[in-house]
Amino acid sequence: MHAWPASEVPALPGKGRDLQIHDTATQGTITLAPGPVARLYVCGITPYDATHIGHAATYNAFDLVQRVWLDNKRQVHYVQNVTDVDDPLLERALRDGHDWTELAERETALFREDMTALRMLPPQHYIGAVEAIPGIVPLVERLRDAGAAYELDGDVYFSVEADPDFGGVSHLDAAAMRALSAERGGDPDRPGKKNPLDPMLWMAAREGEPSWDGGSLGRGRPGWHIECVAIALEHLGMGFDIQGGGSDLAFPHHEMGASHAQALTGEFPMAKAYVHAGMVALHGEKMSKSKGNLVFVSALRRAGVDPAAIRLALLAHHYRANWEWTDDVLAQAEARLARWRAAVSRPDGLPAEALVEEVRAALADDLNAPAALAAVDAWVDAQNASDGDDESAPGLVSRTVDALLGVAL
Ligand code: 5CA
Ligand code: ZN
Repeated sequence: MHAWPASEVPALPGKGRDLQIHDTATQGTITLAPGPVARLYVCGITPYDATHIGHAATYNAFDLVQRVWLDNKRQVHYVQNVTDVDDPLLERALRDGHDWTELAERETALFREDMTALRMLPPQHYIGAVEAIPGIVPLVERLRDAGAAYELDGDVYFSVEADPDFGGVSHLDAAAMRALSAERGGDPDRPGKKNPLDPMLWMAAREGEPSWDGGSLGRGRPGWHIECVAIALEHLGMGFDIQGGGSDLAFPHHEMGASHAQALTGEFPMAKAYVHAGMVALHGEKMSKSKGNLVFVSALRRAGVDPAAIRLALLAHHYRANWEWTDDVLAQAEARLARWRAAVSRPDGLPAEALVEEVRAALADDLNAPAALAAVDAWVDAQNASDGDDESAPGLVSRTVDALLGVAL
């Protein structure tokens, strides 16, 4: 699949910093030392509805990761998937009488527009589950042949016991895992499974559902976790720097994915850091397609909201926090954007070299975007209260905010 166009990232004077980031697996903050090419996998959307503010907040976190790396003179190799065949997509298409492929294409196109408007850097490889099937089948066959997978009425399940480190991403107890598995696409109550948590790798063709040639697996379609593993291993290989997504993906998705990859390769770990963004709520509940309590990025754009203000509203919250979207959050972001734009539209101002370092330091410290905004606010307030005469200052502030925060002033 094609991704979306990249906005330019201006180069800043001085040197960037290494990224320190909270890793779910080790339950602490680690300093990543990527090689010259930093490798990032971020789970993409299931395209049965439009991009909401929760999605945008999660992608914003991983956009900041890339901006820190780019500023630190790393190249970034970024891969993202699109879950363009899965139960929720097929169910929504059936409910609304739409063709599932058209629904997926339409919503993926809208996602690309939203990401472009928000100045999110695109992945180099943007891969759909359907196009990944030829790479998924041999992985499932290998897991089966190695005894890490078994068949149940034509479906193929992964055996979580095959990975000695199973549980090491999310650190949940068995009861919590079982509850989350039932909630998030698993089938812990299906009779005949070796372990109730075992996730499906390959689902045998069902009447009225799309299916593909699965070689020795028979016709069917891939499970969710193996989709991301196949794409990540093909384009990034084992031991990549960050596996990212919202906190609702820690279990089962990233836990199972890590186990699949480790059982396949015998190597550990799949990713050096498992990074999870908090959940955005609306009216007191997590924004989710299944509940329908959503604020869409595209709807805000249609209503005339500046995408830079949406981005500032996201940046005003630490990526690991759970937070609530309100009209006030947006109003504050719009006011901030106007203040910042006024301050940089002056022909000269207060020197801004120190500000560049403050924004760098804030982001390198577990992506502390609220601290970065506070630093820019402080420069803007001082700028408005003084008559500094550094002619390069307004441009430097604009470039800093653009390069490190993705906001065009
Ligand atoms: N296709 C799978 C990942 S392979 C998937 O989870 N798709 S999704 O469309 O449901 O979510 C896309 C991303 O947005 C995931 O990282 C998910 O964790 C994140 N996300 C979903 N809802 C929210 C929310 N309310 N707040 C923050 N992030 C969210
Ligand atoms: Zn995924």
